[in-house]
Amino acid sequence: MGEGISDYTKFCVDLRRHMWMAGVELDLRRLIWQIAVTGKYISAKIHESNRKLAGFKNIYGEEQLALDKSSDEILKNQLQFSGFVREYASEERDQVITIGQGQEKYFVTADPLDGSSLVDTNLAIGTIIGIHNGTILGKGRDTMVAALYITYGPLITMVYSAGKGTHEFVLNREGEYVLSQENIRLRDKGDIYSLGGLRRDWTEAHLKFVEYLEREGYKLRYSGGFVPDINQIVIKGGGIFTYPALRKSPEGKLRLLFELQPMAFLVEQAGGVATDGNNPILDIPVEKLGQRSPIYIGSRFEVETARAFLNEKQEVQG
Ligand code: AFP
Repeated sequence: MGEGISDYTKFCVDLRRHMWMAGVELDLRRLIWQIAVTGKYISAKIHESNRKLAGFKNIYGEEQLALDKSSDEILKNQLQFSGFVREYASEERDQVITIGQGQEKYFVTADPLDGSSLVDTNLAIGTIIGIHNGTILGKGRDTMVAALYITYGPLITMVYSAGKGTHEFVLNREGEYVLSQENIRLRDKGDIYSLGGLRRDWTEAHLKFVEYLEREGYKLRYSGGFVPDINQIVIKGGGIFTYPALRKSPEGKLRLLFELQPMAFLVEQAGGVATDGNNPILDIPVEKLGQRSPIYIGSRFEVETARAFLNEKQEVQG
């Protein structure tokens, strides 16, 4: 290690070393590293923007910040330079783009800056990435080899899984991602809940499930940012996040490819469960880029209890 590296850092496990020790395949290690480094550039862009809104609309007609677009551009360029990525699909684009020469192993999905409407309030926001070894449409279970998210909050953290557990790293002052939690495990039953959608739009069955959580004394934790809300479940080691089917939008709000599949991969690797209320998120065939799905994700007990309520059988054992 070079001069200027603190004693603290010398004795820490950084991201590259961790992936090597965990036996992650070389090209995948390099790609994950490249994406983690890109998080630093996106973070710099967030600082530079000084929280200014730009009033763009994204491809789904939603108001978006210039930041979403620039984060997407930064990510696309970095992935292109990496030499490991054949195709790139982003929530900010209406089609998959080819960024490789045709022989590269990986296909990457990205929500480059999720929760950007929280930028003005200075709440945490994040980047969500899925890495596939085959074409990205279809079931996540068939092609997903890794997933990660980066949180931009008081600290920058990165949670990744390459199919060998789920691990958290914190970006330190020397600019290194240092291991902070290895092999994160979700408890079978947690005590926090995070609920998307308006109560008046929920289905009767979902409402009954929420009333059950309330009776049981679960604590409400919802910021309106998918990355920090999932991160809270992951780092606190349990609980449930749900963005359910709504009366007027039975598919819910969140997108399978860009948001749900990567989080499902990470949570399953941490011993948790992710379903649409019935089927595992990773087993739902994705037929189009913007496909949405309801989600129930987190500890096994809460997700199974939700399934029971949605099917009107409430006999899950705690
Ligand atoms: P923005 O990127 O427009 O802020 O949307 C964030 C998001 O897609 C996801 O991060 C949240 O979980 C979800 O929307 C919050 O939705 P509600 O505003 O309906 O609670």
